[in-house]
Amino acid sequence: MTLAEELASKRKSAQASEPAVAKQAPVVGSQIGSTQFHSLLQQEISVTSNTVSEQIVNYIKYSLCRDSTNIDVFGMYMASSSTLRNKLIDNWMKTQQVQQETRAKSVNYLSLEFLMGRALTNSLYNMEVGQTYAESLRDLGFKLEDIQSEEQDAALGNGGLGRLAACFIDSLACMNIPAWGYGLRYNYGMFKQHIENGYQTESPDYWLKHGCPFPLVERLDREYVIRFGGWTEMETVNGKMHFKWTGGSMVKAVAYDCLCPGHHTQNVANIRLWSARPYTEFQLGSHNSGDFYNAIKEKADSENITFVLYPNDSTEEGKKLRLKQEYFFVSASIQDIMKRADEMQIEYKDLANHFAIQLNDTHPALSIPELMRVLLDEKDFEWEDAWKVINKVFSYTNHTILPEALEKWPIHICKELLPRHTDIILEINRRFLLQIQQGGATADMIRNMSLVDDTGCRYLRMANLAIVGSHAVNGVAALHSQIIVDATFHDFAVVDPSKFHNVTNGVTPRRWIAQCNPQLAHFITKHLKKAGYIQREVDWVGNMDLLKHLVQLEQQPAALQELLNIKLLNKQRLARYIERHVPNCGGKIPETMIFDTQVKRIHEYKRQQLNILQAISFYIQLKAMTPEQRSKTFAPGVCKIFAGKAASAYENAKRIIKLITAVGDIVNNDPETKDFLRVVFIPNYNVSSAEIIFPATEISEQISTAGMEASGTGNMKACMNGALIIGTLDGANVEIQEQVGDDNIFIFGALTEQVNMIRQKFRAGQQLQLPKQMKDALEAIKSGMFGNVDYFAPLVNGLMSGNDYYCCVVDFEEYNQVYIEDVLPTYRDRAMWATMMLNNVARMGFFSSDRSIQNYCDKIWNVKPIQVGGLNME
Ligand code: 26Q
Repeated sequence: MTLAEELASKRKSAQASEPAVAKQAPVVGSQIGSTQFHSLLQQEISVTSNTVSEQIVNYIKYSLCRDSTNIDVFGMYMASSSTLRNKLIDNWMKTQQVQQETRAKSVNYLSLEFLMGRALTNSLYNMEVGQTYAESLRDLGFKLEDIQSEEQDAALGNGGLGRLAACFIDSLACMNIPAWGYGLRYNYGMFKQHIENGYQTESPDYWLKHGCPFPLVERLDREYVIRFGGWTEMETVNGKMHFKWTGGSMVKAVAYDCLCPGHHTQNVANIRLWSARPYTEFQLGSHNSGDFYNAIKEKADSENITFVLYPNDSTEEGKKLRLKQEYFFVSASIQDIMKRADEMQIEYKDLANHFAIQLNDTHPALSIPELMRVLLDEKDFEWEDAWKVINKVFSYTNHTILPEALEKWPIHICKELLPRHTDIILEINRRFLLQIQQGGATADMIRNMSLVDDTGCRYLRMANLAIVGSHAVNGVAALHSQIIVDATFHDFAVVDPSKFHNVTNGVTPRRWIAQCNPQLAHFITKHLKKAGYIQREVDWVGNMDLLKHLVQLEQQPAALQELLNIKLLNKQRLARYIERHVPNCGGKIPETMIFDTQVKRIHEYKRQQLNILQAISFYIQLKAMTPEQRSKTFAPGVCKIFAGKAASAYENAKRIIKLITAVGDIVNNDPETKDFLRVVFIPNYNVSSAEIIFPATEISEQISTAGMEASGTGNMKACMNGALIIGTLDGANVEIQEQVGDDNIFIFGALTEQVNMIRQKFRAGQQLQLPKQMKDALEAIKSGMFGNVDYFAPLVNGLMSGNDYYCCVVDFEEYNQVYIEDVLPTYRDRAMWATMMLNNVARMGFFSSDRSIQNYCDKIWNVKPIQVGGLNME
């Protein structure tokens, strides 16, 4: 017998005596435990300054086993967060009870990414106990700020899509919606970025080094078995034929609950994160040494599934593991949803009345065939009945139209790993194609809409699967949703136009104003209160539209001055951060300079290369000027701040980082220019550094090639904090312009249709004329002004030879012109600038993620709020 066979037979005998899923802990009200026990369980923890101090000290002593001789700030962080988690668990239990009792319809947000950032500050704020904790800690001789900065970011996401999921969960919790996130508890999240000699290097981010970090709760009572591989058999149950997926190998999914408190409510949203475990723990002592390593390997292989977050550029290599990861995620989440349905005694045919499942891009699209399989093979549904349920339950959000980013999986890999699902997908496809054919679809349309891509190796197209299986499909900004309907999924929109929606993204004002910019929050509260619109901060934080009343302050120079002062304070904070983290920044950053930031993933379509070419051009112009001319044109100077990670295999993105740091080396150290221009690259951009960068931003670069950025959310974060955008009419910039008005945003560049036309002309062989200033900048790089001539060659040669897919050459002149002739002179008029800042802050109500969530609730989910605890905590 091989080891695998031996383990399999052991499993079988274990299974015979035990159910596959571990026994669940008894629910309250069950037979176990005395009345006293149950009534004690109902007691809630108290949160006063006194009791918090006691709880903290108890934790230090009895959980950390530390005393006066060895307590440190990190220990205090552990204690503070653990005591806060107790209160959070109280609220979560209440939330769950209400959900169970009312059987209210819940939102289930399936996302392979949640980019949470730090949780302590957020929880203290949302639970409205910041003051209490600050006082308790002060009494104990500690500063809350020091303790907060001990926390590591939870970076279980690549960028925009993951952060959006986090903002949405916050809004759901705040708006009293019954909400569950489902995700994966990767051992390693987004890599840490270092800048070594100007180049990006990566190191792993082991965020679990201190065990189970706040606000996660390990739920060993919530686990499921996941199958891979094997084959499909037929079996007859009660005279009816059934398919049965069997054989293959098994892995266990264990739940970790990440509790997310709403603001000014006791409602808590739960993100259930799955972690992979071996199906049977390897039994030491039962094998000889040869078996030992094989068995250990089996354990390692299964745990591998949730080992690491995949980058958004994954190449062929590692593809199979990503597919395994996606199915593991989907299977555990669907099983959990079914179990919750059982607990609430919901019939599966009514699933859609109680559960809305949102697919965050196609990454969880396998949940469509998975739920189909469960209903057909395990719950005895007929195909048509199952399909009705599926279609009412699922909806899908698309986040990208870059063709290379649309997920597709080679069919042979799918068949090997998920034989039954592949059959189900092919059957979905057969029925769908038949239906559209009968409806009059042309051969071209059928080829485009098929779930199978037949070019070369056969692929399954996940976007098509997600569209066919969902009742609603949405883009993330008006322009993007239009492009989806007009181009990307045009044929689907022709067949079923009512399926397609737009829900413009938003960001949570709790984290992105109140927590990261308390001075601005105070300003808003003070003035809205004075004008009689609100009584307290909670009033506008939960209703961002109220901010529009701030425009009245336009006439009050004192208020405008306050706004400038707040910006200055935030700039000083960022300047200190830069001086600490960017060795080549050229010393103290003059606080009068314009803080111009471009912070986001590094990608050619986001065009950091356009920005750095402009910086080079500024440098060349400055060098050619007399000191008087410099002051006249460039005062008070520009500090160009970049931050963002390049996917580790994305060579050109890495070249762009090196170019930015190399330009910084020269311009920051040139005494003739350093008072007018700085170029800095802040390493390891993450949620926490974003919280320092956005409040200090004056100009936010949102300069993607038109039609390529689905929405962007950094644009919203910047404007909410009083920045002005210089940008193209792309993604949500279009709607930001609508909100703030043409006078309060700097727009340049080719429009989406123009980009399409220009590309057609390129393809037809048309050559481009390089604008002089761009040519000078490219020549400077080529001449070795920034060293590394060969390394930069692919960036330079492409543009010089007229290869301009991203339209950098096309947009360069207007970009420069707007900067020099519009941005700089406007900035020098401080009163004018302050008015524009005010308008940006005041007109951002639309971009609260609360509005996005309200749109989803109304248009897509049909979900209503519930009441947890007393009315609004009163
Ligand atoms: C796919 C297959 C295999 C491995 C990884 C991936 C993968 C992972 C992440 C593909 C894409 C992503 C992330 C996409 C993303 O962040 N998109 C951004 O979503 C934001 C929120 O809607 C938008 O604001 C941005 O415009 C969009 O780029």
